[in-house]
Amino acid sequence: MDFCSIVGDSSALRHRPGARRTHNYNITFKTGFSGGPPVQDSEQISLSSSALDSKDSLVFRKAILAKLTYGVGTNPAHATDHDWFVATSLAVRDRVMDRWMASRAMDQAVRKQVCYLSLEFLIGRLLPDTLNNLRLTEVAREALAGLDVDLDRLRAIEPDAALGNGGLGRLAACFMESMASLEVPAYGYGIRYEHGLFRQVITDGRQHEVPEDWLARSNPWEFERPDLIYPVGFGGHIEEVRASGGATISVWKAAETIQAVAYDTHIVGWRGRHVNALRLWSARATEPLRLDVFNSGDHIGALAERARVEAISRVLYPGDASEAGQELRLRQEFFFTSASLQDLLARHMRLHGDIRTLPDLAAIQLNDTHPAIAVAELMRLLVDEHHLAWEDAWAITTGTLNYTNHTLMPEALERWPVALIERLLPRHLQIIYRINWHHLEPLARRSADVEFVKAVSMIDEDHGRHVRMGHLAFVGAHKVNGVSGLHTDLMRQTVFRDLHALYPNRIVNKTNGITFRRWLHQANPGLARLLVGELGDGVLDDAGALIGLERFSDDPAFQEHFRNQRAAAKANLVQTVAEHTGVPIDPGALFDVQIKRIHEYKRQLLNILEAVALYDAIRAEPERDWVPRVKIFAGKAAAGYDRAKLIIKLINDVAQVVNSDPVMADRLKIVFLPNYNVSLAEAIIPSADLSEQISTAGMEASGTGNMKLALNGALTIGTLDGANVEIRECVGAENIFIFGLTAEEIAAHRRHGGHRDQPHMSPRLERALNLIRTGTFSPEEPNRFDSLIHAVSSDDPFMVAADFESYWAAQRQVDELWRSPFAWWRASVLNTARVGWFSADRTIREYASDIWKVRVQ
Ligand code: 26V
Repeated sequence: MDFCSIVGDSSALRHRPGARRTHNYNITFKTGFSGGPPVQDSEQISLSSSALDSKDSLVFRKAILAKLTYGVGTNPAHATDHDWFVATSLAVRDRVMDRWMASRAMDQAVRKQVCYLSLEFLIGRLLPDTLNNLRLTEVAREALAGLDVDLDRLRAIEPDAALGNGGLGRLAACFMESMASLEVPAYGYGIRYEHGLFRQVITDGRQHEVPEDWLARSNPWEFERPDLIYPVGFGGHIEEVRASGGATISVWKAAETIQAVAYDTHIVGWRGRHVNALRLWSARATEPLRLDVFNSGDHIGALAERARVEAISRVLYPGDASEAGQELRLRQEFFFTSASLQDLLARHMRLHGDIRTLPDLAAIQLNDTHPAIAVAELMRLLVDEHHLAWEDAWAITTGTLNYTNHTLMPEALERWPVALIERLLPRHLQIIYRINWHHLEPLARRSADVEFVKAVSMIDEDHGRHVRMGHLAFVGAHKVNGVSGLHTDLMRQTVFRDLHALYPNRIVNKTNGITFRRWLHQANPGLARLLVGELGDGVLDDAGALIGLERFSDDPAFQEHFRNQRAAAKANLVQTVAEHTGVPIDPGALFDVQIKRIHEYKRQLLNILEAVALYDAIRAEPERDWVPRVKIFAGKAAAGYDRAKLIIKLINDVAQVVNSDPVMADRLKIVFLPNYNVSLAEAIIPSADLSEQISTAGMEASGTGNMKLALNGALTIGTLDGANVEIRECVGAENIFIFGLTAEEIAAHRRHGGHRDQPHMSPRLERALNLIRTGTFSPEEPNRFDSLIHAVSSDDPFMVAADFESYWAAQRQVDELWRSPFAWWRASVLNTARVGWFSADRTIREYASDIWKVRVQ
């Protein structure tokens, strides 16, 4: 693989010419008092926080005070921290809007636009991100300090925008920031869920879900667009109507129509260069209230229909186990897809006036299959509403849409019952059938093998008829991409093997990336300052410039600075852990971190079993020179995923026993930090020494936490899965701990009948399982974890037993390296130095050049 060779070659990363990477940046901003006309005020904002021009902060202080008075409606004497947070955000938002106007003017010239359709955007907090990208953090800090308000306290007040479940949603958020930074004109489209991902409360070691309420106290970042409303239909029937030219056209008479109301949040790029909009749709009933029912005395019944309709944007997508849940999910998917496409077409027609130029001026990216109904909806809009011929409409559709696949897990691949689509979207089912006919007919003509035709059909006829949304997206897309090299290879070999044979150039790889602005500069400002000190300001603009750190990796003085940054972050985390769990941890210990959704394939179970085995070993020989370790877990389990919830309970039960065992002292501690979210990730990542990326090989499409942790200098212990493969290529095999079976070995093992030839379980694992089985960690209920133990010791579908010894050995290598601080810190510095390639800017450049064909700055 040659991808890492470009790390450090800033020309290969095609960063902006030096002239635009000046240290001072001309920002024209308006003081923007709401109420009066904006006052033009041109300022030179110094980018270096040490050379603050206090005039900047005076201007900004005035703006905050004006917002507090005229925007929030209070005064400094009575303002709460929340009032200050809102006033500050509104003052910052004014600066964003000035740039948005400029960006929009530029975009509306003849530039091709990107529409990123995603059911999830896991944004986190916006105040720190926006301040950082506008280079206003220190200005704001000084402005607020003069008002006796602490910026860090305000930052903590902002609720996370948690409109996503995990990796897929966070990737969409990173991409939005990166597209703005690279001046790619883009709209993100999604749903404005009133309640994002549930809040996780741990009581008695178990997860409980509490509704999240991020909008409860107003959201200063968004603009409601009451004039931007699109109708979205459901149900009904189709009428064939003879048009004036004699042709028959289909008219969908929907049984119900829901309104999609736009809310815009603006995403500002690095150094305020460009601003894009994230447009989220909220569902509104056409009839706010049944007045006749209300007047008859049924006050609740009068609102029932409205509650049903507006449920569409009430909660981030629910479990799809029940039929009602499934229906709501499909309604959500169609709702936001239809509104987004209508909005795009309306804008396109307004700006360009010719629907046929759509593929030249817009590229749509479908983030997984959630918006895959876009294939049928775009065809419907083009054929039924714009009256294009089928073939022309198909050329436009397949020239505009692209699809990203994020998982190969069969249970996560969307398949909708034909009957459900027929009931909710009858016209779309007709269109899907017709697309399928055009897709299969040439195969039938050359008498292709029946099994092959069945495999590539959009309709799965086998277990009740279902529409395969992945197939629909694949056939309707110009390009289909995977999210890491291995994942893309596996797509070609497994779920899309047959479609790949039909369209051999369609699948491309786009390895994921992360925004360094959030995950390094902002989450770890101490480290960022150190890097700027050694490598210059350019390292903030050019991720490839990190490679310059290589030459400091064995410089003891630099190592000490690097260590000090980690130590400071660890000291902060010690406090956080104490506050949230009451467990005192030793900041000198190795912080071993696994933070991600709880899932069997991610194998938190493997990690905690290793902890049990280590506990057993320490108890047997407490006097040995053990490396002090703190195992830190955080993550949410899906509400209906009992086994994942039981893994959380096991971690907490083991933690309780281990942490209160005097023999362990500081040798081993285990903590589970509740309510993992973007903000908690920002707090944990800078303090991690070891990054656990231990999924069953072949199952983690990419991972992005692996990139964030390596960027902050954590060493990875991981399997050859997802982007771990490329991380190894970049950091060097000697600076990462790889263990376990490969995806290929696991596939071969499964082909040969799986468990039948499973080797004997390691005695160490056997002992660990026995400790659990005999109630060491759950004396009041020894059988509590039987189902977990049984899974590992019988079929072991996630290969926990198969990989255990290899994992144990890799962990002991970790201990060995930790005992040689110079070698450890050398490896740690090299991790930071060599992961520039995982910048989302690189990923977005690749999408822009290979998929979207849009120009990037
Ligand atoms: C969802 C589900 C839901 C049903 C039960 C099984 C299951 C398994 C996996 C998923 C994941 C859905 C899609 C997703 O979030 N994929 C993640 O996308 C990230 C961004 O590309 C990537 O880094 C992660 O590896 C991938 O899991």
